[in-house]
Amino acid sequence: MRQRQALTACFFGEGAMAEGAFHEAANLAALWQLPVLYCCENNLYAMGTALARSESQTDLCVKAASYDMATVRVDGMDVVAVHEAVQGAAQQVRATGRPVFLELQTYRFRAHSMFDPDLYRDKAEVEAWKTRGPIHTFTARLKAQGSLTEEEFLALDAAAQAEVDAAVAFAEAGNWEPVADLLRDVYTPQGSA
Ligand SMILES: Cc1ncc(C[n+]2csc(CCOP(=O)(O)OP(=O)(O)O)c2C)c(N)n1
Repeated sequence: MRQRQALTACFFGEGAMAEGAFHEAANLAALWQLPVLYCCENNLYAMGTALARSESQTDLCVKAASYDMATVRVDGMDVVAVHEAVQGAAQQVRATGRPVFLELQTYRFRAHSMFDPDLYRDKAEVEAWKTRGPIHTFTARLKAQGSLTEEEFLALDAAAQAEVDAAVAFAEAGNWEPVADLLRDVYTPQGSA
């Protein structure tokens, strides 16, 4: 509406794509020619439910294309391929002012949450996907082309671990929000409902 060159990127899983809200939004984004980049992380399982068990059409690009939207499918385990696909798709959204749907084919190595016993998939399937882990494969690629030494990798790895450790420590040392703040960002003034 502001006629800016900005675009909106939405991230969601293939399970979320099965919800009606996605389909209503996709229809209007295409109809009204909105600059939206839909980034669907297809990791094959909606929590513990396999795509093929819950969807009649398992080709997510076919579904998105039915709203007259351009679609791009990319190997979500390949860092370089993802970078190029996102750049290209974002350029297309900006150039056409129309939505683009990006399917990033990926996988979740761990259980969905601490309450998930992870009994709905083969251990062998998980192990096979792990060999395609993006940190592992991208590191190997950089080393093979001489852009990264083992020492540099270890330093980067330690820095990333330190950043996560600091974030966890910060969160654990934080205070709970006061109950009085619960309605702070609610539009309706207190007592008027
Ligand atoms: C509107 C809504 N419907 C249902 C749920 C319950 N729910 C939580 S996670 C989930 C599955 C999400 O699947 P996906 O988008 O593939 O994400 P992933 O399992 O890969 O994290 C569902 C149905 C919810 N949180 N919100």
